[in-house]
Amino acid sequence: MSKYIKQLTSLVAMVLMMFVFASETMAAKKSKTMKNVLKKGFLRCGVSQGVPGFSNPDASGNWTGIDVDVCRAVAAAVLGDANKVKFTGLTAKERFTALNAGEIDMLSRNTTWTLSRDADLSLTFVGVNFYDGQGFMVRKSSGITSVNQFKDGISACTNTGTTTELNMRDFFDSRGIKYEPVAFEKADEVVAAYDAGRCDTYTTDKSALAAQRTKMSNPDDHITLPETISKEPLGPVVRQGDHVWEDIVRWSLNVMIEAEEYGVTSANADASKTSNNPAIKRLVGAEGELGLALGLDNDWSLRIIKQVGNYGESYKRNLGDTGILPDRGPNELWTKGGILYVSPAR
Ligand SMILES: N[C@@H](CCC(=O)N[C@@H](CS)C(=O)NCC(=O)O)C(=O)O
Repeated sequence: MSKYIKQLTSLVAMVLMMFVFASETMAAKKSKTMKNVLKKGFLRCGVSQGVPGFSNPDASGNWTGIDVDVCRAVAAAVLGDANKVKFTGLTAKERFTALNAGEIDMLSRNTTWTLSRDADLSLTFVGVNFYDGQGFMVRKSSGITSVNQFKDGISACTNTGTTTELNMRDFFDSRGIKYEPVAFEKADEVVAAYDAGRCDTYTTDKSALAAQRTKMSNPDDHITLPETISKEPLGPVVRQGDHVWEDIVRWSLNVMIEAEEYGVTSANADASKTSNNPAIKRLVGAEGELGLALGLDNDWSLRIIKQVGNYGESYKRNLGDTGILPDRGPNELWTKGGILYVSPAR
């Protein structure tokens, strides 16, 4: 009798496993975006038109930056090759329209996660790859060292279609300061206008101030004021409704961050497959079937870490070694006093 119960139990277990397997592979089939990406053979990623350290093309059109690396991670996971990405430079104003129109498969472009953007029926934010805040840059010669010295009549250069414009309005209005906004759609126009002295201050995310400063004629003539007037959690965005794709992008980013947490790098990823730590083994696909759960193979995360590196490697390459933002500030791991904390890959 007990023999029959045993046989029945293993039969039920087998059917259950087949069901789980079938529903998971169906998950991949259900992703319209993934199907399109596989069919085309490359990922279309919307990025900025050029913010050094985040997403910036060189003279030969090779894109680098921490936002670019998130796209590369997704390409490594889905297509097996971090280089299979077509980048489209978008202004702040164009970015969501391009995503909605299906011109790009994902957006990874210093975009702030806000309630109204997230609640928009067509957008879904998948995580944060840089915690930022808005600041002000002024010419050293102005003698201004704090926003508390701002006076009526101050002119401020910024980008249209951004949270920056809105925060700037809140900031000056709440302090009762009459100000003159000087706004442009293209970031280079903003930088050129401020550089040419058309406004007293240049305001945007502090990361972008640090990045754009490198484009000015005399970077040392300018300072970023110490105050931070807003929260700007920046992260990748996908079209709403494709849950499998949303998970793939979210977990590609999470893998980069968790790999740093566990000390898994592009150099030791292969060797980590035989680690004694089960969490590390899962992270590199040597244990468990996390890839399958996303409709991918089990080497998806290993490829991300080997081809793109962990978050810390990406940060160092793009923002540390370049001198743009060597101090990680809040973008340090939670285990090291920062706020980078992702859900576990298990
Ligand atoms: N994080 C803010 C601001 C994003 C933004 O577009 N900032 C400008 C300031 S430099 C920029 O990155 N422009 C780059 C471009 O237009 O290519 C948002 O999501 O609205």
